[in-house]
Amino acid sequence: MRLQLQRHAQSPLLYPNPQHPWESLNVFNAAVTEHNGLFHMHYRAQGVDFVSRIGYAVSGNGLTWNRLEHPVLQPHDGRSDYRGVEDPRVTPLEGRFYMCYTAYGETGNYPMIAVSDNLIMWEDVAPLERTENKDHVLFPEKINGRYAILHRRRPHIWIAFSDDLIHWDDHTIILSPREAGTSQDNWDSKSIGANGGPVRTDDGWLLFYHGYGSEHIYRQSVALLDLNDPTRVLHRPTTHIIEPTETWELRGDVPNVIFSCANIVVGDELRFYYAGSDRLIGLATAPFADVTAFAKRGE
Ligand code: BMA
Repeated sequence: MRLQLQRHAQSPLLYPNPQHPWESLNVFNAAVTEHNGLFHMHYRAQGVDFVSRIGYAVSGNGLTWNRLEHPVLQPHDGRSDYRGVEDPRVTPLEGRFYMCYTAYGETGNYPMIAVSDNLIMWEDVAPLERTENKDHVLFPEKINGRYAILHRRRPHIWIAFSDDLIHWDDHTIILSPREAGTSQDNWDSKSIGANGGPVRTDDGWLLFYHGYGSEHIYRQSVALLDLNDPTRVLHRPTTHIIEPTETWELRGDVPNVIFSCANIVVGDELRFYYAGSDRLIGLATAPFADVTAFAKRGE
């Protein structure tokens, strides 16, 4: 059994805005959160200075978006992330909103965690660590009494645990790239990383993740983790569920990229928001029952 996400007819949904210098070139890698009957999008944006900032848009249906004129998060003078703030992943947790984002500074990337009560004003909590790392995202609830986070020390997906969201330990590799010849198109043979927050189901956590092989094509799939011990992978299909095929996914700022920071369940549908070629934001969907079946026993 395989799964193919279906592109939404209105996709792509969000374009760069030439009237806003900070988002005039690329909008991509968006988090989407459903809260109080609205959809809230946090997206990475670049203008011609190529500095990444995080913009905010709101929507009643998750398809047509109204965006704020100014970014909600941006590097400041004197901050160590002065080269950009990238790839937001937002997790509702204990009544607050946590944003995992990549801070880009003098010494490279490091993974930051920020918090907000209103989705607009964000305050940094602490970095997960100060070394090169990205693709980090919090689980939406504590597991066995501890906070849990996925992250990527290249080329693996790791998990770590914390009592206070500041000090993280028990770092463990849970998924690694697969050897060439063992997955469809060798799609995940070089590097992998987590997408949006893991989704709880009765059968386990759905971990949506991206990967690429020697051709450097970013594709996507999903794996199933044990609910109580998410270091245990219950099933990992070998096939991918979406790959770049549309012109806007093949050609943009970085070619051949489908990259996602948002996989949410709305009613009985998976909404998989993603960016094409680091330039535009679109949407693909699937019946959620098909996603869970594939994660449990897909090819
Ligand atoms: C990854 C991240 C993403 C980007 C992707 C494709 O390493 O930096 O922000 O979308 O590469 O260029």
